[in-house]
Amino acid sequence: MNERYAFKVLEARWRSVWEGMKLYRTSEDPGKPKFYCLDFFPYPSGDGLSVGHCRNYVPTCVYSRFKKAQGYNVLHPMGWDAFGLPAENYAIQQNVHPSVTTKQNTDTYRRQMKLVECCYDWEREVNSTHPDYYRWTQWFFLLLFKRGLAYQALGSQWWCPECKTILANEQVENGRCWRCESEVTKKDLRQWYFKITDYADRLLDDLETIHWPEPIKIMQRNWIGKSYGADAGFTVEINGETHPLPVFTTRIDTICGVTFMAIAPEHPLAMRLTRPERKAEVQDYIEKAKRKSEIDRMSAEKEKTGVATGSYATNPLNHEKVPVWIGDYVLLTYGTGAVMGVPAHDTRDFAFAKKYGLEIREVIHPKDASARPGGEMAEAFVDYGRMVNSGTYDGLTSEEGIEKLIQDMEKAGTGKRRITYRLRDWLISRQRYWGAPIPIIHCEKCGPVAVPDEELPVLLPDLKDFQPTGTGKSPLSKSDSFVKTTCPTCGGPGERETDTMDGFACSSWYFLRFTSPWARDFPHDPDKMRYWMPVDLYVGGAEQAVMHLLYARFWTKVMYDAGLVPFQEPFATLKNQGMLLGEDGQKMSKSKGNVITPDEVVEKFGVDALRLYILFIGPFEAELKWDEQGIRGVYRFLGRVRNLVQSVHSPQSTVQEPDFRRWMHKTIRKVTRDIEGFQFNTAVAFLMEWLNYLQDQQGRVPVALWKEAMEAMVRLLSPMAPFIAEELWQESLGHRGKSVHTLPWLGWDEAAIQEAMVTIVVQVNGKVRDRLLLPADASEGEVREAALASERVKKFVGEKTIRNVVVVPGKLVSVVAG
Ligand code: ANZ
Ligand code: ZN
Repeated sequence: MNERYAFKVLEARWRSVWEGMKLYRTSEDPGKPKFYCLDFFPYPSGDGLSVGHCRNYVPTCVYSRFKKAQGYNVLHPMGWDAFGLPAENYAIQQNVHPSVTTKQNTDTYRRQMKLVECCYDWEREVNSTHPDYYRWTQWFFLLLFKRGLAYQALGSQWWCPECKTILANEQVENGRCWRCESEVTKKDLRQWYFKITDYADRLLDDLETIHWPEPIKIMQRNWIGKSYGADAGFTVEINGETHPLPVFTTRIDTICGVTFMAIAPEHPLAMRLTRPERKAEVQDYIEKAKRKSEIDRMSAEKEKTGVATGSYATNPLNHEKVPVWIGDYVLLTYGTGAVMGVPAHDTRDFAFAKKYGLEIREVIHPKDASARPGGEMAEAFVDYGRMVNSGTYDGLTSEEGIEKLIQDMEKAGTGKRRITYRLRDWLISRQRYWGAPIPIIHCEKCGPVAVPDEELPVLLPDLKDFQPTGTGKSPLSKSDSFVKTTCPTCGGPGERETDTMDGFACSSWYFLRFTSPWARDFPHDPDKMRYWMPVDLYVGGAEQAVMHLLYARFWTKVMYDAGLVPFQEPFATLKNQGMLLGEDGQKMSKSKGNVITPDEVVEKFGVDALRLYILFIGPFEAELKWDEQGIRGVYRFLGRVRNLVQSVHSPQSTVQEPDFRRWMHKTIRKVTRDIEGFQFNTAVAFLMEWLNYLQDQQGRVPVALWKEAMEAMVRLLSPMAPFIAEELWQESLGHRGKSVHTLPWLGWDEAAIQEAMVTIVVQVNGKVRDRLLLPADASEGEVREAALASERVKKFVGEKTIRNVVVVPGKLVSVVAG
């Protein structure tokens, strides 16, 4: 039979019908529960969407349709995160204003999303570059500012020489810019920061309250990096004077094993500590270290380097003198910027000591061994154990030793308990054009002053010359009419802040805007916000783990503290789709020429086939490869469904009705549960199996029952393949004028499934010992398992070993034991 079908005609026809019905407009009936299903709002890049993006957008579309059919008011919106470096770099590359390219790119994305029939409510579209949006981004900035959570500080910052901008820690990957991959350097500049560190504990603790993939939670935990330890009061002598040089350690129990000390190359005492004869070498070392990224410096694989200062530090516990080194594995911004080197028990210190011939002194033995076999250590022993070579502390476990040492040192004034975090404040200012201007006015008399609410938005000036200046100053500084203003507090002359905000500011609150994008005098309508928030299901790529997903949680907590929202976490459940690789098994990229666009697939196979293939291709979270054969198979399946529904059913004999019903209800149950569990691939696979069964049964059941099955097939397919489902429903199954997409979700009859139970006889060594009632279609494995689990069977098997189990499906299990 011909499996081809005229999808183009269907698509054109139903698109216009649905548009006329406003099928995707959000309903807010007070009588129904709500479901907020959100996709990460994308940066509209110049390349448009690939079929890879569809792995995000098609499943959430299916889920939204499903929830709507289940009786929920569903909010499923889309918008554009269009400020920021990618958009600006693209504009520079194309030599057109970013507002123009942004418009082109968002038009392309919107067109493609509509092409794939993603069921977004386009009336709620938002765009972070529109003044009526960024007005509120600025308003939130000021909320943080007024709460003491936005501040300026001078600091040594990552600088991308290619993008000519400051980067946040999170945006430096392996010493390279996350966008353009050029090597980063450091630059001293005055910057704006958000005090996310104030929220470290809450960001950590509240992870327990949300349903997120464990890998993302782990990444956030590591990023926040809470450590329990102590500061130990080492000291150094410089020109006869004693200076404190404290270290932070999580292993104070190893303090008697300290054989050197290492400080960060940027440590303020570095040069002063250096003996005159070593100054040239140290200076040279420091310069080199500054160019390495933090991640490279911390990496376990990279070789540790250092240089001796010639000075000695005093151990506050045993008063030993140890040499002070400068080492680039020590970071200035963590702990105190100095470490006590314990080669025997720390891997990095071990490598360092080996390289520079420093003493390795064991002070911890494994708990379970009386002593380590003698001889040189092959590697550091890093676990907790029992203290040795530690004077009066010998014999204590590490845990006991840590507690006792902290208490003793606190008493003696030589140490202090301390908790540290790896998390740093969020660097939020950018010296770039394409962002929301920071709404601050600098006044000589009053300092930095907030722009009054009624003067928001501070409009981004329409600059012809928006290229980075290369001096570390924003292009906005070139516009006098923008910069020169008056101070809102004293009326004297003022200058506007010329930095713009990191694009991640825009995406830290957008989920609120979708609840009421038309709100004029507030970022959202508070009633609507309370109704829709928090987001019930949030779906996007795992690459956002420590940026957007941490920032949005932080802003939400600030809003909660300000009494603006009644919840502390914005996204109740998070899911990450897997990547879709090209046919060559490589990441899709323009340069490799392996990008597949939805447009070309739709042209060849139609929207329904594309959608169904995206769902069928494999588990939602898995990394998978595009395969054109796969989509051909799905396309043929749709053609076969069409043929079956449209064919004339004239029953000759009617047999096995309960079986037929059972299959149908089982399918409804399976598809429902699989969609609920985001297991679309197995839902589609089951529908395919059912189709095979139905083809066999054609002509064997009464007309009404057959029609029931055809309708069920079409309804179950409708969220996944909306066009063909609508066509068959309205044109072939006789429901003209009533869209399949407005029907409630199909229920199933558990009894119809249960009917098909069969009695299985269980024999042990040839004698009947039990009878089990099991589903007729239970697999061999399931039947076998049930038989062996039977108490009576267990009793008769007793101590004997099971030698063989034979399963005769639907009838009998025979156990041989002896
Ligand atoms: C001595 C020691 C002995 C350490 C030992 C570990 C094992 P976490 O757990 O990640 O917080 N450290 C402290 N400040 C540092 C800095 N600025 N740069 C690089 N490393 C630094 O790590 C805490 C440990 O990291 C501290 O405990 C310190 O090394 C090191 F057997 O002190 B430890
Ligand atoms: Zn002033």
